[in-house]
Amino acid sequence: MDLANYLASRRKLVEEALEKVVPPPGAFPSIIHEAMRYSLFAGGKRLRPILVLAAGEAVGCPADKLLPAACAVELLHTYSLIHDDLPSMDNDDYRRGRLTCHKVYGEAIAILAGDALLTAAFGVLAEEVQVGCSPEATLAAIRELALAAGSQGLVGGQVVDLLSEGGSPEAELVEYIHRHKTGSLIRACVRIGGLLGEATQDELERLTRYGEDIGLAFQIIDDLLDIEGEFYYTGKATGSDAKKQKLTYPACFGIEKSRQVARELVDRAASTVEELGEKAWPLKAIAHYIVERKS
Ligand code: GRG
Repeated sequence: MDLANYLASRRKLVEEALEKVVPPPGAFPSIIHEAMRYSLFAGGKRLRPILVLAAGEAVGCPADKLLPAACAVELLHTYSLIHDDLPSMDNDDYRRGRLTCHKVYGEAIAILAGDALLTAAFGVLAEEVQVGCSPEATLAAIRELALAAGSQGLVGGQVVDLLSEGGSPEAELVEYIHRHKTGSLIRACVRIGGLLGEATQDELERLTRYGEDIGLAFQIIDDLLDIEGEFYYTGKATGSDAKKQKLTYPACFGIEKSRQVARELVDRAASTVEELGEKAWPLKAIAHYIVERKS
């Protein structure tokens, strides 16, 4: 199987599972379920849930045992995008190629849709015990997601990102923002796959280093796409980082150096998981895909 087929097959599993974990659009109060579904099924790449599956599969766990966790990380990711787009945050009109949640449903419902997705994520993750994972592994996965999403993870990164707007480019600060705002959830995805797949200590350490490297590379490429990307592929406005004077990798290091760092990070990530053997081929291929992506 090549990467395109792997991504398509795992995306299909994730789409089908996601369909079942959120209430149907007509469920009362229907406006909130419509708003949650509007953003959740807007055509995201599903990279984070696929990373859960690929990491678990790399340590010998079947994909269907990891689907609740895969859904949980996508629910949480979608909440972060809805809140990130709000007028009080990045104030963006487009996401995933369509109007942002608050543009369609208003700010109050968008905030609540994000809250509901975030809350649902933990309930869905707890369902890992029902599909055969041990209570210990499930608890470890819940803890992992909570830490990654909180004030010393994604929320912390978002706070520093907002506070740094308009400031002078500082390497240490941009590294903090990227490793937390984006990197912490990506790291958690591969670790959750490993924890639920009962990875050995060495396997978990390798997955962790892999997650940290691709997480940083992913946000560096996101910064580059904001400069060089096209709406057709990215589904969001380009040039917005410069307009908001965001602290980005290219602002600190320039375009060429940023691309070089991203390449070095994914090369290192791919060799870190080499040791896991043939089952880790999707992880290696995903690392390279991260720097080549257009969306
Ligand atoms: C707690 C009020 C409150 C807000 C928090 C946590 C947060 C807001 C925002 C998170 C920061 C954030 C959105 C980081 C960007 C990460 C990123 C690169 C997102 C785009 O990911 P892709 O390209 O998107 O995987 P798709 O649409 O494919 O899923």
